[in-house]
Amino acid sequence: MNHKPRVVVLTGAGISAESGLKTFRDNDGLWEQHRVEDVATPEAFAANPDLVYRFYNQRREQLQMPEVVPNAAHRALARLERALGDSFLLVTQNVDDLHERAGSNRVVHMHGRLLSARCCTSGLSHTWNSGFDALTPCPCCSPSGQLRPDIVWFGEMPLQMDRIILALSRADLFIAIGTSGQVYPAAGFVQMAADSGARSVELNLQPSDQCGMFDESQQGPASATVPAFVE
Ligand code: BV8
Repeated sequence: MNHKPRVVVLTGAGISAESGLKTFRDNDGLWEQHRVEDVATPEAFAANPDLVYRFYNQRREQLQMPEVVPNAAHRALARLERALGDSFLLVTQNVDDLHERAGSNRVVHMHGRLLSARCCTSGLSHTWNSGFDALTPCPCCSPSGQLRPDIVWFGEMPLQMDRIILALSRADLFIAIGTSGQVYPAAGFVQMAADSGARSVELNLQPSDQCGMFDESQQGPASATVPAFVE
């Protein structure tokens, strides 16, 4: 029986670079002279919630600029999903909503979402309201809990890992797009795919540190390589 190829795609900050969103490697991974790894942590939020809110508010403002729109790479992945249906899964490390705005529906945001807030008490997610700050009470608990950015920080467990691992175990093809392959467990997905017998392809601006682990590695901007690969 010839089933549709089961495809798992992993995207990173590089797929949104041509839409105008900075990658983590830009500015050598620094923000306001802080290392991102030092701001995107539960400890940073506990010690200085206003600093962490400022980090995410700035990125949310950038995301909501009118010129920040999905690019041809996001749109090509939405077309691939329409062609493959439930044989396709898009896992993104990105916290922007550009995949959804390009028409993707089967998206796993393993590192959370910028346009969402999470209640520290109930764990429920709520649509982000620009008025939120470190003192905003949650809308779901009584007495109210504290809201935090709905983001998976360093040292926290990424979301929907069971679903991702199951998809990788069944994949025929694994494609990594616009990621430096430096953050785990996402950086371990290419090995999981290989262990399941899947073919692996890297589409990146330049070879990542992991490119030797892929069966195939193509260099170039995602807005060119992804549509060409998908067609
Ligand atoms: C966990 C949300 C455990 C925040 C993010 C040693 C070994 C193994 C693991 C660790 C270790 N030391 C520490 C760890 C754990 C840590 C980790 O991996 N650290 C790294 C720094 C070593 N990982 C974690 O903490 C994870 N959790 O391990 O939990 C656990 C176990 C049990 C129970 C509880 C807990 C959680 C990691 C998630 C952190 N959150 N994001 C936010 O966004 O603010 S990670 C964040 O950084 C991003 O989400 C993204 O994942 C990562 C940056 O990676 P990229 O997306 O790849 O972006 P980058 O800029 O690096 O690269 C861009 C690429 O695009 C480049 O290659 C560039 O060439 C390319 N590019 C640029 N332009 C284009 C392009 N490509 C194509 N076209 C273009 N135009």
